[in-house]
Amino acid sequence: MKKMICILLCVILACSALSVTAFADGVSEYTVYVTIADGSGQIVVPDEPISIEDNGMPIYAALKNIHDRFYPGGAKEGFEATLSEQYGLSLEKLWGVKNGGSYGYYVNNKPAYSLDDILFNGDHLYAWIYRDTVKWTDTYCYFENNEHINEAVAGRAFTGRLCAIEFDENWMPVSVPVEGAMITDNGEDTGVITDENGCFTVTPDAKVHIYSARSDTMTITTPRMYVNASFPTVSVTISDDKGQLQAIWERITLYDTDEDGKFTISDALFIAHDRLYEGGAAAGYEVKHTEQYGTSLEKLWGVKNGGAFGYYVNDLPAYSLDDELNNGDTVYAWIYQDAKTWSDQYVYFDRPYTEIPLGEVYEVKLMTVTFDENWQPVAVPFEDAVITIDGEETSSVTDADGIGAISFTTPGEHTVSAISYSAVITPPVMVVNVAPILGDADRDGVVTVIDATTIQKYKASLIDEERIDLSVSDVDGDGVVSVMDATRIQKYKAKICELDGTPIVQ
Ligand SMILES: [Ca+2]
Ligand SMILES: [Ca+2]
Ligand SMILES: [Ca+2]
Repeated sequence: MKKMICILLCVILACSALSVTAFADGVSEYTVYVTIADGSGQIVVPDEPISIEDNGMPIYAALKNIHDRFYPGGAKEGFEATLSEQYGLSLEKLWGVKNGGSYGYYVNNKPAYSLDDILFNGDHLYAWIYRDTVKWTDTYCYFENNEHINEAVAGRAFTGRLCAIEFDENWMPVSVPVEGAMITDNGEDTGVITDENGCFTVTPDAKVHIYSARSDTMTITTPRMYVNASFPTVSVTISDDKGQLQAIWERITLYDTDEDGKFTISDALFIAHDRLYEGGAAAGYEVKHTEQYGTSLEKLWGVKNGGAFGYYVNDLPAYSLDDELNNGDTVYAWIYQDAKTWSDQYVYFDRPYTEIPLGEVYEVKLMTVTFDENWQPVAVPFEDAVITIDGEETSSVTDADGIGAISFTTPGEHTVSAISYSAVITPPVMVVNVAPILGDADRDGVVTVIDATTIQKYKASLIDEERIDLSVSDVDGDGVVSVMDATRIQKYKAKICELDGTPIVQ
């Protein structure tokens, strides 16, 4: 009987090994994550991803996969599972340790019942060797906010919660807070201890932190949580008193310029001036602090006009320069062109950036902000504005829905804005990245036989590199620009094949 079981198991494992290797290098979008902790609480395999098929992967196959990849000598040396009629499949050896079955394995912070349990996309398996192999007091412990990677803002408080799984009188798992545990950061004690609710607060600096915890009173499994703390990155546009754009969605990684402990609009504007204004922030930017109003703007882009400035965040009015910014925010600051009656209207495109293919007609939407009877901002379409591209007026005028149309004849980055002849507006701005077309060697926006000739001339050294777009000239994708690419374009124009070489059946 035992021999039969052994053979059966070998077959199971062999099958699983096949399915694993078939997907290991593939582009499967189904992934499970495996963590293994050894008998001293050390995490020897941290959150290792495995690509799986959409019908899942049994726990034993995932463990075998991990041992094959990371244990010296592979699963043959480090992993063993046996099948018994009474208990089904059970762990005999984990990470090279045979200890009479003192192992645990949890999936998504809940106890798994069998090695045959199936892992599905996004599941996290945590398997460990018991530290206490006598009384089995090891308690499974985890961070409640355990995402694969938690995003956080550097220098700002990040709150976590440490929990453990205990079992009630009916042997059902219940989550309980872990009090009095020391939080560690990249293996070092932080001095932060979890409170009676298991909660703790850390202030990560700008890097990836691996938080864990240890307890002097309980035998806990080693929890693990990644926190990627980074400074917020925002985009800043500044327009001056002539309605000219002086900064166009400038990407800025914030730091605390005024050391008030926050990343605010003022920090973003300070950094933008420091980078773009002649003489830096010292010359072009000034704020005033008062108890009544907090921080207020005195000088923007070198202009002092008694405070006729505006600033919006994410196309909504901001209340104070002290407003905190988050990753991805857009800040638009302007000097009123009409500094007397402040009639400037804030006008914006529905997005700050877009990407479109060369030659394609793309609809843009222009909006403005009005205020209702409760002084709440309301976005409405902005009509009758002339769309400009790189400062040149186009024939497109926004309709009653704020819609206009643009298209481009040259690849690269373009600035789209708008002019109103009926109102004073802040110049809206959208940065458009126009993707080049494969085969358009002369960059005129279309693939023609002239592109084939361009490649031939280049290969014959009749034109130099400035007259050809080499990035789109390797049409057949063999890694070099050659006369073969010119031939491919000619065949394409003669409707013999597609640009990718697929024959066209007439
Ligand atoms: Ca600050
Ligand atoms: Ca062309
Ligand atoms: Ca080629």
